Amino acid sequence: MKEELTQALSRMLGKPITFVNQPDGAGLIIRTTSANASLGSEGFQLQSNATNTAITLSAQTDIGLLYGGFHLLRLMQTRQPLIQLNIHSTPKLALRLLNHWDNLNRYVERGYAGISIFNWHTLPGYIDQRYIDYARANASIGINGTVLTNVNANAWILTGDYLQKVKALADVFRPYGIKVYLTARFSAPIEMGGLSTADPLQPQVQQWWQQKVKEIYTLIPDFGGFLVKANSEGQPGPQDYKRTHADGANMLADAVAPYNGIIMWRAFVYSHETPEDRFKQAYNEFKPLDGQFRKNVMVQVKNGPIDFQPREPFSPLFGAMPQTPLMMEFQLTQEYLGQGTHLVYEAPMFKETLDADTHINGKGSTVTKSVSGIAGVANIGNDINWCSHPFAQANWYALGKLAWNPAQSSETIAEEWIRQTWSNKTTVVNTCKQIMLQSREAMVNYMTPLGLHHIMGNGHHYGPLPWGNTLPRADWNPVYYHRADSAGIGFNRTATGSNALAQYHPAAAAAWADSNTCSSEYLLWFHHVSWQHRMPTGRSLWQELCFRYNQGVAQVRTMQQQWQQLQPYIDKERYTQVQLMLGIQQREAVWWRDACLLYFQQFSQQPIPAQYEKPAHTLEYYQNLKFPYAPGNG
Ligand code: BDP
Repeated sequence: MKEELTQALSRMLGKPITFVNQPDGAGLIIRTTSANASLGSEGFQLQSNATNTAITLSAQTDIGLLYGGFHLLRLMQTRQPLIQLNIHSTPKLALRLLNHWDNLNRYVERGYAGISIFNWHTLPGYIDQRYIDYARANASIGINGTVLTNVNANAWILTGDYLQKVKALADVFRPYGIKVYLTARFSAPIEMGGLSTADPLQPQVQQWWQQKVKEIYTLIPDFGGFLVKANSEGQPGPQDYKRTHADGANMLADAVAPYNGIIMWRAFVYSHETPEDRFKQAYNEFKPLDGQFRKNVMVQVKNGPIDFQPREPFSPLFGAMPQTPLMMEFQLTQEYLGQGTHLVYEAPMFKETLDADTHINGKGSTVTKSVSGIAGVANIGNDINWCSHPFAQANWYALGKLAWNPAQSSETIAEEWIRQTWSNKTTVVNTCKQIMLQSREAMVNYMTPLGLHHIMGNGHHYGPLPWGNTLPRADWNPVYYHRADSAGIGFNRTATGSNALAQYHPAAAAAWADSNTCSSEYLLWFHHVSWQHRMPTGRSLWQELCFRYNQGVAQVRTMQQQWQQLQPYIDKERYTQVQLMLGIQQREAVWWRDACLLYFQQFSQQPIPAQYEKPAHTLEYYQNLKFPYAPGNG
C-alpha cells in the first residue's frame, strides 16, 4: 500500500512523498485497528479530523488499508473534495472474482483482446510486470480472486510443473488480496493419474484428488479452490458414472475442505437429448439438489437461463436454492455483444439482473440477495491496453465495483471510470456518460429487440443468422429460439407452451405471463405473438420490430456524433481507435437490422414502413455472407 500511495501521490501532487513513523497530526495517517470489528477483513475507514488537516485511513488488515488507499486515490483522481471525509466501506459480497477462459496454449476462448496474459512458458522464472499490474488493477476495484484457466479445462494445469507456475502467480497476487483458483477437469484422475475411472464415489478417485489438493496447498497455502464445468458441452462429469452433480461437487469439496478451499460448480448445463426447452435445463437439474451440497460448494449460475444474450430475464435458479450459496456469473468478454469492436457498457445489464425481484421471500427479494459472490468472465488479453476496445475496460471496472457494492448505480460507476480513464472535463464526462449509458440498449435494439435471443452466427456467434437451421441439435439453431412463422414470432414459455415461467415465483412470473402486460423488453422471450399484436406504443408488433431495429442504428449514429464532439479533448490515438470502432459498429448495426428485417418480413408479409432506410441488399446476399476471419472460428 505504501508503494501504491508513493507512486500515485508523488505523481498527482508533483512532489516526493515522505513517510514518518510518528505523525505530527497533519497529512494522511495510516493505521491498522482492531477496535472496529465492523470493518471485517477487507473494509476500511477514511475520516477527516475536525480541522481538515489530516485524514485517517484505518482498517483491520493490510488488505483493508490497500483498498482504502486506492479509494483515497480515486477520490483525488476524480477531483472529489477531501474535506469532512467520513467513509466506512466494506464489501457486500465476499467473493469477487474474474474467470479467465484462458487455455494453456494462451488461446483465450471468446477472447477479443489478444492471447492470454499468463505466459506458462516463461513462468515461474520470469515475472512479467503485467502480472503485478494486473493484481494492482484488480485490487483497486476490489476483486479478490481469479480463476486462471478455462472452464473447458485441461488436466495438465494440475501437473507439478504447472503448479510451480501457478504458485509463482499466487505469490505475486497475494499482497494484493487476490487468491488464485483453477478449473478442475473431472476426468483428471484418468488422464493424469492413470486410473480407470473418475467416479466420484470410488475411494481411489477420492484419494487421487485428496493427494493432488494436498500438493497444491503445500505450494499455495491460500489456494482458493476449483471452478468446475461438468457434464456440459462435452465436458466430463459425475453423470458419466450415473452420479449427480452433488456427488461430484461434494467429492472435490471434501478434498479442499481441510484447507478452507471452495468448489464453484457451474449450473450451465444442458442435456445430450434435445430438450423441449433449453431455458429450463439448469433449474431442472439443480433445483432438486438444493440441500445436498457440502457447505463449501457454491453453485455458479449465469445471469440468464440461456447464454449471455444481450438481454435475458434473470435465471430462475436465483432464489430457488435457499440452502446453497450461489455465485453470479456475468460475461465481460462480449461473445454475443459485438465481440471486440462494439462499444457496449455492460453495467446496466448487470444491474438489471442484480436488481430483479425474485419475490422468493416477498417483494424486494432481489437477485443480489440470493448471491454470495460475483464472477466475471474476463475480457482481458495481452493487447497493449488489456481489453482492446478502449471502452471495454469499463466493464471490468464495473464488475469489481458492483461486486463490492451492488447498490451503486451504473451512472456513478461510469462517471468514476470516465474521470480516471479519459478526463475530468465536464464535456468529456457528460458526453462519455451519455454514450455509455445508451450503448447497451442500442445493442439490444439493433441485434435482438423485444426479447429475441440467440439469433447470431453458429459457433463464433458473430453477426446475424436468424435463418440458421442447419445444426444437428434443434436448440443450437436460431429458428428454435425465435419461432417465426406466418402467425407470428416468439417462444411460448407460458402454461400453453413450455411453461418455463412456472420455474419462477408466481409473483415474478405474473409480470411476464400475459402478452398484453408483459414488458416489451421480454415479450418474445415468453410469448409467440401475432404480427398484428398491439404494442404499448400503439404500433403493431411488426412495426415495432422495424422501429426498434432502426432505433438501434440511430442510437449508434448518435454515439458517433457524440464521440466526434470530443475530438479536441482526447489524445489522437485513442480518439481514432474509438472512432474507427464506432464505424464498424454502425455498419454492423445496419447489417443486423437489414438482415433480420428482410428475414422476418418473409413471415410477416408486410412492408418495412416508408420512413425507414431500405436494406441495401437482398436477403440472399446476407444469407451467403461468410466470415472465415471471425474470432473463434477455430
Ligand atoms: C458459451 C460459450 C462457450 C463456453 C460456454 C460455457 O460459447 O465457449 O465454453 O458458454 O460457459 O457461452 O461453458
